[in-house]
Amino acid sequence: MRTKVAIIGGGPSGLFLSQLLDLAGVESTVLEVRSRDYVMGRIRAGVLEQGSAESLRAAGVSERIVHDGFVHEGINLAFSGGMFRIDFAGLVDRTVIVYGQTEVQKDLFAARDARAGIVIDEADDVRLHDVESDAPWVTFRKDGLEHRIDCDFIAGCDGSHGVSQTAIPGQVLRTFERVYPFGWLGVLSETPPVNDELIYANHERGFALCSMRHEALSRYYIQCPIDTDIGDWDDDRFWDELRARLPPAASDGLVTGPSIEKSITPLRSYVAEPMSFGKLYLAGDAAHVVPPTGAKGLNLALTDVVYLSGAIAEFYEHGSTAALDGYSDTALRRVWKAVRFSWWMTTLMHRFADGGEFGFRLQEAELDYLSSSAAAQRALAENYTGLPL
Ligand code: FAS
Ligand code: PHB
Repeated sequence: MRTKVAIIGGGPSGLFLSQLLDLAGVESTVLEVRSRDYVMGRIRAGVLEQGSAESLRAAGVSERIVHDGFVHEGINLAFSGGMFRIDFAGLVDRTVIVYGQTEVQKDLFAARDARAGIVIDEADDVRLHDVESDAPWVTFRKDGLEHRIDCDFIAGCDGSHGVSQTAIPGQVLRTFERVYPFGWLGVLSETPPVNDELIYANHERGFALCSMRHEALSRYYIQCPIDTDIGDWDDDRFWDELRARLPPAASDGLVTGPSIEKSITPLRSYVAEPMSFGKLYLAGDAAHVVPPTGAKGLNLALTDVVYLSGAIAEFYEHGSTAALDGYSDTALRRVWKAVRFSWWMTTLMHRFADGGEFGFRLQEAELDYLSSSAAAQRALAENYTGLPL
């Protein structure tokens, strides 16, 4: 087989890249190790920056975002038994859209199908070859047979546990990591959300987040120790702990019910540099991971491929490699700002055992300042709704 761009990974970054390249007249083949159903069944992010929603719509990926997505003009932060609102619309004239990654994934598969895009799922043992040469190629196994794809470029969109990053030699690759000593225990429940906007709660018992998918499907998270056994958390214990961490103004309205999904997500910040090597270009979680506190993971993956597809299209249209050569630096500048913001939200809103009382008082003072300073709120709103490309 031959294509222009071999894309490793059929998550949001891989499929969106394939769609954007297709719209620019550049053919690609997507290789996904899991089955399509498995990929579409994953519960992950829930918030789109305004810019991400606009990019998806402009690429003909999702009219559903308009009908089924919820435009949120703010979020709420809770601490010391109280709660205050960050008014995105008032502060920075921007919004976010609450629309599940599961739905984005479905829309992306549908968009690729509508344009007869080549997406090969259950592609095992994907290997990258000669990425430093002018003729890179990829091999994979499907239905017990070995296949080879010759291409001009390889896009590594295979997430934080993929193979693409390993094709960058150790003496070239630099990695930066901060692992947090806790995770998020998340629950999905067919109950009405406790609030019409998200609530991020800092509490001495630990962090909590109240989010949603729609008016009858809620998503809640509580901070838990990294070695938590999910078997120790039945629904009743989860609801009691969540209620304890919310201010009365919220907890009084909490509607509980059976969880339909329950999982633990570890929290870490991770960046790999450079994001390109030879004819290999990394995008999304294949190059960087952020704790979900800033709702940046999915959005960074989508903006990486906006940069990358533009650079590849410029190569085929004008023969210029300028944007390709600058891709890694351009993407990393935006990535590090999102990594900083996600780290800041995480350190502000979570309970750190080693922080002690002094650490907790600092958090409370910062939240108190935030609750009374338009300048501080504007900085948060600017970052949360999405920095310009
Ligand atoms: P993805 O990981 O989504 O996709 C990579 C794809 O590559 C996968 O489909 C994988 O199966 C495939 N792949 C892997 N290895 C391969 C190989 N060798 N060959 C072929 N294919 C291969 N963000 C938030 O903002 N809020 C959240 O609540 C949130 N929750 C999360 C929970 C979890 C458990 C995880 C892992 C992430 C979460 N994120 C969250 C971040 C998430 O949204 C990611 O940033 C987003 O999925 C990144 O998209 P991709 O870069 O496309 O990577
Ligand atoms: C979610 O709805 O899953 C969600 C929302 C905001 C976050 C993280 C997760 O910061």
